[in-house]
Parts: sequence; structure tokens; C-alpha cells
Amino acid sequence: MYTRSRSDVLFATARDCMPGGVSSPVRAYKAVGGSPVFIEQGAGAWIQDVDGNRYVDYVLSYGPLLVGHAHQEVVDAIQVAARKGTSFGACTEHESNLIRKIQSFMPLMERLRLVNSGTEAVMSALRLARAFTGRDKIIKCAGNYHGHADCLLVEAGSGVATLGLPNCPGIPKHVAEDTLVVPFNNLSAVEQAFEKHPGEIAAMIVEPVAGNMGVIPPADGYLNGLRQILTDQNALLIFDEVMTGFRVHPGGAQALYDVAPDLTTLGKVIGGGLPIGAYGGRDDIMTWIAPEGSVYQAGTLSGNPIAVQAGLATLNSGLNEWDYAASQAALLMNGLGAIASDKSVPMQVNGVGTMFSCFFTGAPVMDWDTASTSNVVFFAKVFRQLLIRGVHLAPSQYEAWFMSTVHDSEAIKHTLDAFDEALEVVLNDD
Ligand code: HOZ
Repeated sequence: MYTRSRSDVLFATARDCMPGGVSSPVRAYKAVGGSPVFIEQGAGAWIQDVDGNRYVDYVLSYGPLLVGHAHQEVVDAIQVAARKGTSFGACTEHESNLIRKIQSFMPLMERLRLVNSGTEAVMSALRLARAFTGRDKIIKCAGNYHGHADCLLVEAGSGVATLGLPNCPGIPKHVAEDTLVVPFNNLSAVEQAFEKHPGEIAAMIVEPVAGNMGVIPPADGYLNGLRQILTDQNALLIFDEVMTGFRVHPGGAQALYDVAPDLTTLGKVIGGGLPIGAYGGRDDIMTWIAPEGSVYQAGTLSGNPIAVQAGLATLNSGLNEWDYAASQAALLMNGLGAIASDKSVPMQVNGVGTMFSCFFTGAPVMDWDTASTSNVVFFAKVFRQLLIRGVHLAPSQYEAWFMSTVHDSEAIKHTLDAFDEALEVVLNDD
């Protein structure tokens, strides 16, 4: 029997002292109704809330937990690192070990700089691209989300799309004007942007598999087409692989689709659940970063030894079992699709590797316009029915489901049974 009381009490307290009661907006459940569950602990594929309810977790901290919750090797690595000291603001051996590990899967990242979040990685990469090219404008895609830096909160996905806040106040007009927005999966829009602003565009940043308007794979030839256009225009191609890195393929989207970005941004999995980010790429570009070059970027906690060790342990363990996680994702996607189809519920399942989305729409989803045809009211109802049946999703149609290496057949069966029942209840209520 699903009951809650303590979560509600804690949320009331949190609302008194935090905007919306949360540390990040999507967590407030505004798009799905009700109030958030407060999590007590996690182990493997499962989490438990403060009222003792258990859930199979597909949020996985929005992606980082490739090996599930409280994985023994990750916990051990964190404990060993913490006993030696939590932060030094000085060089440690394992920074290079983590970077070497990343480079063994993403060799195009010839040199990297570690930072503290995906947002920071993206801000830094864009500053570098602007310095390197001597140009100010950038291109991004509608519905892509690259963190909350001013110049990128324009027609963004993730929480911005979820809460319907396309134009965030507080962003200087001249900053927003330097961001050109094009539809995802549309090469001619990129060509037109260059025609309209010749010699002014420093870079295009793109999620090579979109993950923040739900998961949307690139159309055939899209990434190659971008590579060609950006090369022709002497502008840089930046792959934001904060979400896709080690998730769509062990070598990220750049390996899966065999397209070479000039710069790449990372986060999430490389910290195994602790705060981290990284940016890197061509050596001749990265050499512009201080202290080698004059593009300044710094951070007291950058390369934090605990985050670095958690990331290393996650990559060491997770990449050995990556194929299993991807096969479990495929199993679940097929199962969900079959259940929806049996009940004549229009639903598109989009997924690549270990991340996927279910859109409640009859139309194929390939960009923001088609993603936003998804029935978000229906999603909210299904979300609530799944929650009380022990399945924890991100409280947004536009966030991805993530699979881990420890989601076993019991977790998948539990999810499929819950989905079947949830759809039945929602259809009967409608
Ligand atoms: N960074 C995540 C992007 N999908 C969202 C996490 C959040 O907004 O809390």
C-alpha cells in the first residue's frame, strides 16, 4: 500500500526556506502535479523515499549513475579519497588518470580541462570558441539545453521547456542577440544563419543526440552535414556530450556517428554522481586556455579528488558492463512500446544506447516542434500512476529515462507491469 506523509511534511519545510522548495526547478513536480518524493537512500536500480516506498529509478540523478546507486566500487573510491582529504586546490595524480581514461574512449579530446558542472564546461568552451575565432555569435538548437549560462537560456529544453519559460528574464538583450536559434535536425537553417551573419558566428553547439526535449537521435547525415558547414565557415563545432557522453555509446555520440567535433563538453557520468564537468578537444584550440594561453577560466574545486575518483570508478566499472545496460534499455523500450501499442495509446519510443524517452504522440519526434506535440497531460497522469506503483521517472515529459548496468530483469519486469497497469488506469479514468 502506497502512503506518504513525511515527504509532504519535508516539502512544506523546504518551501519555507528554498524557492519552490527545491535546489533545481524540475524537482518541484510542477509539470506533473502533486508534490515531490523525498529520497532517503538508493541501492542499485532502486531508491527508497522517506516514507519507506521503493521505486525502480530511471532518473539516476539525471544520468550520472551509469552503475546505479551506491555501487560498491564507487563508494569505496569515494571513501578512500575522502580519508586522504576532500580538496587541496592543488594538483593531484588522479586528475590525469581520469583524463587518460576519458581520452581512451574519446581520443578527439586531445586535451581537457576539468571543471565543476556541465554548465561551467559549456560556458568555458564557448568563451574559448569566441576567442579562437574572434567572433561573437553562436548557434544553438531549439529544445537543446546546455546548462543555465545566460547566452544559452534561449529556447532551451529541460526545465525551461518543462515549465514553459522560453525567455528567462535577467538575460541582457545584447547577450541573447548573439545566440541564433535553429531547429534540431535541420541543416538548411544552419546554412541560412551563416548566410545572414557572414563572418560573425564563432561556433555551433549541439547535443548530438538531443536529450533535453526528450531523446531525439540525429537524422541520417545531420551531424556530418553540420561538420561540413562549420568547416566551410571556419567556425567551430561543439558537441555537448554532458548527457550523451558514455551513455549513447562508450565513446559518446562522436564515436557512434563517427563525426569529429572541434570541442566537446562532458559532465554527469565522468563524476559518478559527484559534481564535475570537463571540456576539451583539438590541441591547437585548447592551448588558448590560461595559463598556456590568454583565455581565462579557473575553479577552486576543479579536479576535486573525490569527484575524480568517483568518476574513475564509475567509468572503470560501467564501461565493462555497458553493453548489458544498453540491452536492458532496448528490452524496456520494446516492452513499453508493445504495451502502448496493445492499448492503442499513441506513443513514440526514441532511444540511443542507455537513454530513451516515451512521447505520447502519433507523430515521429525529430525536433522541438514535434516533441511538443506530446500529450503532457497524459504524461503527467502516467507519471503519477507509475510513481505509486514504484517506478521513479523524472517529473517531466522532456527529460530522459536512464538505464544502469544494474537494472536487472526483476527491475524491468516490475516497470513493465507497472506501466501496463498505469496505462489501464489512466485510459479508464479519461
Ligand atoms: N541537467 C539536467 C538536464 N536534463 C536537468 C537537471 C535539473 O534541471 O535539475
